Amino acid sequence: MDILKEIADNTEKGKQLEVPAAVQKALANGISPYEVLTNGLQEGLEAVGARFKRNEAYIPEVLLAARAMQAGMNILQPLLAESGRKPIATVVLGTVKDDLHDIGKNMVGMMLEGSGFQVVDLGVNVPAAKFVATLEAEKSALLAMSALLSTTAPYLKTVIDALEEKGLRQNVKVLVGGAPVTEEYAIKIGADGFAPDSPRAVDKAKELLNLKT
Ligand code: B1M
Repeated sequence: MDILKEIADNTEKGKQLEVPAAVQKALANGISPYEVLTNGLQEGLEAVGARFKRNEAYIPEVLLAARAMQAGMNILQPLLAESGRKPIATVVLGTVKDDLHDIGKNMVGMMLEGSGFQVVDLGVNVPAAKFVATLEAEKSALLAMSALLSTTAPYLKTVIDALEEKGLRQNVKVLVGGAPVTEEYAIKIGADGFAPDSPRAVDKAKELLNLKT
């Protein structure tokens, strides 16, 4: 079987031991970490996600697939993040309050790291006050936020409002993304940028900070 298909299938089935082994095999065969991520791990998760949508899979299966994907991503992370370089900028990253989805956010973080950013990842379920305090502490000029639920997307605006209240808004560019978020929505809530996927999040981050692409 094609090794990328093997990774996708094992991810979909939530096989947390087989996925890292197959990822190692793919890398040993010269497949790039990025290809393993997008055409292997992500394919598998999307497949279980599609079944979930059709009521053919249940949350525990989705969760197992997500864990299997994370096990594979743990191997790819150091390869995608070039070490030993001076960071081009610091970005504060997180999934907004009441939202526990972190796979897309982690992919954005990995891609940013791989492109030379220092990423301060606050994880999931992050309240506005924590975003604000971290941006201040890190003196970061870029906030990257994910929201995966239509019920949590409005919280992106709550964070932007909190930045305004603290007088930080003009010093911080806000980049947003996640499945329910669109370019139009990003403009409506007053964000500075939107990206539909992790590679384009990197391009947008550089554009917002006027860094060379
Ligand atoms: Co949830 N879930 N989930 N889930 N889940 C979705 C999002 C859903 C679309 C499934 C569905 O019904 N079809 C649906 C949301 C519906 C909606 O709001 N419109 C949903 C629901 C309803 C729920 C629960 C409410 C289910 C329940 O309990 N009844 C619950 C909520 C929990 C909570 O957060 N409070 C829940 C729980 C879970 C699990 C815990 C089981 C698990 C999460 C595990 C984890 O993340 N560690 C899970 C999963 C895995 C999914 C699906 C299947 C996959 C999400 C994912 O990781 N996608 C998802 C269905 C689907 O998308 N097919 C679903 C892969 C990931 C790479 O894509 O995150 O979109 P994504 O990231 C993309 C882009 O969006 C973009 O780049 C990434 C790709 O490069 N991007 C950015 C993301 N962040 C960005 C930031 C940027 C720029 C781009 O700039 C800063």
